[in-house]
Amino acid sequence: MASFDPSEHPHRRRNALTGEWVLVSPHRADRPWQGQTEDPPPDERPMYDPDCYLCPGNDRAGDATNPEYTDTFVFTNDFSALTLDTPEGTGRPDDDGADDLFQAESERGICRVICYTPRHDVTLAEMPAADVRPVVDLWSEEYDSLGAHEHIHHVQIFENKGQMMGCSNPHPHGQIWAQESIPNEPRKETARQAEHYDRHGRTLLTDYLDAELEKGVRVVCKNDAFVALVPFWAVWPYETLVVSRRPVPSVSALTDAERDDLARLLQRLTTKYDNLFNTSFPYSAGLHQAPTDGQEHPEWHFHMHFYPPLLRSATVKKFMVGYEMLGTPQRDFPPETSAERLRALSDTHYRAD
Ligand code: H2U
Ligand code: ZN
Repeated sequence: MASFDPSEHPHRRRNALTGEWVLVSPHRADRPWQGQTEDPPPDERPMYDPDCYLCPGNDRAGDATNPEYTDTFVFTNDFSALTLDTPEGTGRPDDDGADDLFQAESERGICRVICYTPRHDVTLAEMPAADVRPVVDLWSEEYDSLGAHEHIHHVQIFENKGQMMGCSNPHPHGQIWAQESIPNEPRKETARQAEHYDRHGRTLLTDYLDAELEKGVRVVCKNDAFVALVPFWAVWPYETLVVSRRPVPSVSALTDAERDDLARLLQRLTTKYDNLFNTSFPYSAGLHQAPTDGQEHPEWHFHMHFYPPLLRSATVKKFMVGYEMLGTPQRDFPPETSAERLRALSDTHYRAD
């Protein structure tokens, strides 16, 4: 029998950030790569849409009206999933007798919406990096101000992009859910990062990034302060991880120059994404930063995750179903192949003149 070759044989890989496993079945990807086949209809949008609840000067739910903002704009979500005036409690009668089987706790929080730009017709990929920079600054301000609140122990900044990801409005925007407890994913990452830091005195992502830069096979693009790569344990076909070279706990610890580099890298990465299938690439993406729970978090290393659903074309997505829902996430072509494809794509947007 031939010896094990991870580029050919089924295997599992461990996500060092969460401790969870992904199944990789490279042999199933032997089908030749056909590249883009069908282009979706062009997505032509006006610069201003009088019916968009995020455009400047327009009305939102309730009595709110957006200001005539000129770069970014943030407001408290009119349909917040979490509020600060939620009463404390467990909602259980005292004589329940089965505490561990029926655990519940009230949860306080704040939900915000961030508009990246007054322009209705662009995305991060089509914004000049100089216009992405104010978005980075707003992330930093919101992380600091929300995190300073006594009941806010975690600030999740994210973006759902595209109808495929359930986004309700194409106006470029993200959301923030800031809350009392640490959500599942950052909780797992806190544990793994703390374990590594305690053992080695360096952040997990410092060591991981050093190794990835040395190997090079999974790196997509990089600049002085940031690297985008397809992680060794990527589950989604074109999943990426954006890591700061310097081990900082949050975006607010970045220098001026590092913030510029983050803006530039995000603009490049999202452009490559759009160029992959000549479409405005859908994804869920977000920042992972140190909890704001009043503890020191030297183990925490700021990063962003991009989870795009597309697999084969602008319309063919990967489904996380069946074995993946019941067992473990699985992928066919390996992360190294995704990185190679993304790396080879142009940094110039396919819609640019
Ligand atoms: P998506 O990012 O999933 O499209 O959500 C946009 C958010 O905007 C959504 O959470 C909020 C919704 O509650 N929203 C307002 O706050 N005010 C409005 O007038 C409409 C939508
Ligand atoms: Zn993370």
